[in-house]
Amino acid sequence: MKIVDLRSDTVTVPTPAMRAAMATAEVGDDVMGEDPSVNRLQEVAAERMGKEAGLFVPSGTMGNLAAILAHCGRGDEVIIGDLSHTFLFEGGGVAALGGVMPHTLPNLPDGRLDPGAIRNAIRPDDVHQPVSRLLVLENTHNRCGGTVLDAAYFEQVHEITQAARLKLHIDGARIFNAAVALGVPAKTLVATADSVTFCLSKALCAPVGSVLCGSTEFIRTARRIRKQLGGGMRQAGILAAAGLVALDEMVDRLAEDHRRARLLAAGLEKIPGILVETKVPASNMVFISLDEKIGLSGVQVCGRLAEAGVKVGTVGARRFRLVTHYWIDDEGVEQTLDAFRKIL
Ligand code: TLP
Repeated sequence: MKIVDLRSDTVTVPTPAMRAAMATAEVGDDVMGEDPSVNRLQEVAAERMGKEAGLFVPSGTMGNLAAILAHCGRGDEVIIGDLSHTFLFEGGGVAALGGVMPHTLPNLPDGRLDPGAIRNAIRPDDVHQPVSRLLVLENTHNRCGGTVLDAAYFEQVHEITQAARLKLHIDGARIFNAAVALGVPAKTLVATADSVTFCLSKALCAPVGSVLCGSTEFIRTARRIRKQLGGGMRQAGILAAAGLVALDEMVDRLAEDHRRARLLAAGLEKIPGILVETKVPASNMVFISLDEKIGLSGVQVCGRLAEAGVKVGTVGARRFRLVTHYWIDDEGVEQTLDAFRKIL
């Protein structure tokens, strides 16, 4: 039986082209700055993001953590969405390792933070209060449904952050999904950001790694922090080689994943007992929940789907996330819809 794994786009395994590039990658000691493949990846990544420099890191989590630690000192405040990945799913690293205080604002249903709320959250210059140092935004926004934030929104936010001398970091784990969904180059979406992390190991299919991009000065600081965090790797060019293939070959095709997410949502919508949260998904994620009429628990539904070769992610007792990616084809979408029809 074919397994259709929709739990995440992190489950993607490298493509044959990536494995070939990895096998023949030129490598060196990257802590010494001597790995040609890593250096090339960092250059290409920086160019794609319209920033001066890039830093290859083992994960999106480390990219966001190194960025926040580079921007903030102990006791500084980071303004961040209450549904953001960094706040919810990165182990509280910014507080544990940096003494940085998260100041959460409610994410709007589309993943944005209300500009007025950002303005109100910025602290006055007052010894009693922490210093507002950084704003973190996420694009696409995972928990809000893979929603896409456009350049006009970032422009609007920029007016606020600039006036308050607040830095902006973008968790762009899936920034290329956002760019493809909007039909714009990724760099236009991060033009107002001081730093951005994007992931190679999600929809772009590379096995490991993310790249943090920003100014040369910022990346120098982040490199030091990456070493402190134990993220200085040696012959990491083996991994960077796959990342270069990812940037070269895997970006434009993301439109196919988005089309399949829409197909999946439209099919699920027709199955009684399923509530599709976003009827027309903006990128590669579909969030659904079970109608109260369905007597099965979420765990039971997951178990029965797995017996039919379909794996979905649970994001609540009766709520699921389905993520399309390179290894999900039209047949996989059909197999998923069939499995849901039979089970419910
Ligand atoms: N997200 C994973 C899980 O951790 C939930 C997923 O399956 O979606 N930013 C965003 C927006 C992310 O979605 C993720 C991973 C990360 C950062 C962290 O990346 P990694 O897993 O490479 O540390």
